Amino acid sequence: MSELLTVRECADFIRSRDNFLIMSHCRPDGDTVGSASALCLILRAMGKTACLMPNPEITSRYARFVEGLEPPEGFVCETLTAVDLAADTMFPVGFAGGEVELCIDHHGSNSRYAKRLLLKPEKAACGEIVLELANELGVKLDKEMADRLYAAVSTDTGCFLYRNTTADTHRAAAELIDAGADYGGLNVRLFRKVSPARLKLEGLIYSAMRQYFDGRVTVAFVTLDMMRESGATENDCDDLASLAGRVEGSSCSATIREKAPGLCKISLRSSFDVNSSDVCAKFGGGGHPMAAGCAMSCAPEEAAERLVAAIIEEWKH
Ligand SMILES: [Mn+2]
Repeated sequence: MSELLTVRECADFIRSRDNFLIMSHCRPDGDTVGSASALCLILRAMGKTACLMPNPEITSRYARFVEGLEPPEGFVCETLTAVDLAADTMFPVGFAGGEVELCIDHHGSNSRYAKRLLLKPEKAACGEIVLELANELGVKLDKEMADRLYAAVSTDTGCFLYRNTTADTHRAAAELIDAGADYGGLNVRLFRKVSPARLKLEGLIYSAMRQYFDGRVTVAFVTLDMMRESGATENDCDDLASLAGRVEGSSCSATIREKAPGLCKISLRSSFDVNSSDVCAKFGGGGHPMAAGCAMSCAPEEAAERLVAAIIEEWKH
């Protein structure tokens, strides 16, 4: 069970410690990579020794954020810190063990695996919490920090259009733009441009989407065949879970990704009609009320059937 910290207590704890190793979650997104790498730079600006735990699943889209932040030869970690990491099931591939001294997170479902926890479930992105922490620590943000935190905040809100976006999110973004974030360049790179293989993959996904429950539920499939046909690699698969939510009249969308024959990873997105985290918990997963995930050991067809049944059961009539 974690000791819950306020931002001030977290800042005090950070001041009292050194030799930070910062961990992002598996299948890393812009929030975990942006927040972890920005925190690393903030700690270094304070004169601390800090580096990022290598995350082998990082995609080329976010790779530039972690350049130069890997642990040097002979680095000994004293303060293992997790960022945007909700449960030990989300530890990065190759995690070598060790007690997590501090976790900074915005997932209400956080499993309290760390010794200390700074948790703000009202925040759309972990990047907003790291920004608050930087201000509390008295670190003036530079462009490199601001870029990373802008990427964190903008990706977790789908460029400020998901329902988790609040006036506070926009205020955080404005603060980051004031601090020098290249928001124009980041928006184009993160939300507009895609590789030709990604475009082809999206075409296949859109063509195969299915609707259930009078169109209120949409399911998108990402099969191994689609990956082969489009020529897409993991680098082309950032945020595929946002595609299914675009259909008019649909307020709950699932993306079923066939990772291997008989193994599917599911991302669920919803608005107010159903709690994604509750649905995914039925299959051993979890997350936020409006965005959650789980895994199923079956073919995509069967995963869809089981998932849709669970969604309808949870629907708030
Ligand atoms: Mn996040």
